[in-house]
Amino acid sequence: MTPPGALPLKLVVSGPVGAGKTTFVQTLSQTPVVATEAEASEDIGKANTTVAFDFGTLTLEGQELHLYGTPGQDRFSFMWEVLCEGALGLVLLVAGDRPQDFLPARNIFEFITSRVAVPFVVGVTRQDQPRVWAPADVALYFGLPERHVLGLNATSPEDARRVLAHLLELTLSALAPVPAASGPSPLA
Ligand SMILES: Nc1nc2c(ncn2[C@@H]2O[C@H](COP(=O)(O)OP(=O)(O)O)[C@@H](O)[C@H]2O)c(=O)[nH]1
Ligand SMILES: [Mg+2]
Repeated sequence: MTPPGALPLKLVVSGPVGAGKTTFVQTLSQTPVVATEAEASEDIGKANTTVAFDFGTLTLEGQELHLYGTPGQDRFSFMWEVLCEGALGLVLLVAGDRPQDFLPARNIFEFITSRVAVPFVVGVTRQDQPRVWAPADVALYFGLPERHVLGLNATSPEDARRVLAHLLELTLSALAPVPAASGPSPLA
């Protein structure tokens, strides 16, 4: 149970068009997802795309979470910053079978993390597909420690919850009070 007075954690789901952001929020949300799709104004390979955000909520390990999925097209990059304001965690998704999206994904990742200090995980979606990059290789590409990069099938509730639980762990450990240093204080 969420302790009385505990605030919901705001988590942001970002990544390029087609990464699985809307799917991820829909898979996880325990309330109907508020989606703001519109006809795509450019050829992005599908008719509809998220122009503002997807919003869903769930409770995980007693903590209430609010999920905000961002638009993928970079003409909406101002929205990434707006949505990341006050966010306590970031899930950056990229389709593991679309290596051409890795650079745009890394650009979004760097855009956000250079502006907001936020705990994050990179989720490599479409792990159920036959030809897909392993999370460890994507970690190398992003120059990140392997523990920050997980593979998933965004349509699988178990997978999506595992990614979120991992992010929650990183987020809550970042919020935890810093333990007293055992060595001499640098200020002593
Ligand atoms: N097989 C499979 N399909 C996925 C996965 N993630 C997303 N999709 C599909 O990929 C398409 C694009 O996903 P969507 O959530 O719209 O991407 P968005 O543009 O990031 O919001 C949809 O048809 C999803 O059903 C995955 O992990 N595995
Ligand atoms: Mg979407």
